[in-house]
Amino acid sequence: MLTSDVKTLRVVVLISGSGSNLQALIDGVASGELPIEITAVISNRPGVLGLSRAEEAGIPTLVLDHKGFASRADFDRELMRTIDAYNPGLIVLAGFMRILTPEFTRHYQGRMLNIHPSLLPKFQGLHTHQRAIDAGEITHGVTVHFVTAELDGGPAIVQAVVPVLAGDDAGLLAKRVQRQEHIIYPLAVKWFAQGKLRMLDGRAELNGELLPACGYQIEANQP
Ligand code: NHR
Ligand code: GAR
Repeated sequence: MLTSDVKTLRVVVLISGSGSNLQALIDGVASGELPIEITAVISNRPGVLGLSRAEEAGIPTLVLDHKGFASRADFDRELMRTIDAYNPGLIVLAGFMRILTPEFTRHYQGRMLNIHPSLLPKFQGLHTHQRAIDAGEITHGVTVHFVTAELDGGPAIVQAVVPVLAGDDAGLLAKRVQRQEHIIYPLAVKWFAQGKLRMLDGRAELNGELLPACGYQIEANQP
C-alpha cells in the first residue's frame, strides 16, 4: 500500500502564542513518530511566533482575532465554521488562551485536547506556576485532558510531575514544566491517533481501561 493510502488523523491546532507545543507536534510528524496530519493552525492573536513555526513547516495558518467579534458566542461560531472546513478528527489546544462556550465544547466533545500547566485538579485557570510556588507545593507539573464545558475540568489523560526547587521563580518552574509538556502532548496525541484513547461517559479510557482521575501519571524524564 502506498503511504498516501494510509489513513492519518487530521488535526487542527489552536494557538495564542509562542507555539512550542505546536513545534513538538510538528517535530513528531517530521520524525515519523506521530501518525497525524496537521491540516491547519489557527491563532486568535495576530503576529505570534506559533504562526511562523507553522508557516516554516508548510502548514496553512489562519488568524481569527477575537477582538473583531461582538460576543464570545459569535467568535466561537466562526471558529467552529473555520475548523470544520478542514474536517479534522482531533482539535488540539496548544497554549490557546480563550475560554470556549459550551456550544463549542459540545460540538467537539471527545475529540478536543488541552494541555494545562498544573497537576489538575490543582490550580485550574491562569498563573499556575506562581500559584504553585505561593502554595508551598513541593511538586508541580502538567496535565493533558479532554476539553469539556468545565474550564480545565475535563477528564485527565496524562500527567508529568516535576519538583519545585529552592530558588524557583515562576519562569524557572515554567521552563521545567514545559520540557515535560513537549514529551507528554505528542504522546497523548499519538495514543488518540492510534485509536488507543477515547472519552467515554466523561472519563478517559486508554487501551480499553478507564484511567484514574489524574490520568496516566509518568515520571518526568529528560529533565
Ligand atoms: N474552554 C473550555 N470550555 N474548557 C476548557 O477546559 C478550556 C477552554 C478554553 C481554554 C485552556 C485553559 C488552560 O489550559 C482552555 C481550556 C484561558 C483561560 C482564560 O482565563 C483559562 C484557562 C485556559 C485558557 N482566558 C481569558 C478569557 O477571558 C483570557 C486570558 C488572555 O487572553 O490572556 O478567555 O489554562
Ligand atoms: C504552555 O506552557 C501551556 O501549558 C500553557 O501556555 C503555554 C503555551 O506555550 N497553557 C495555558 O496556560 C493555557 N491557559 P506554547 O505556546 O509555547 O505552546
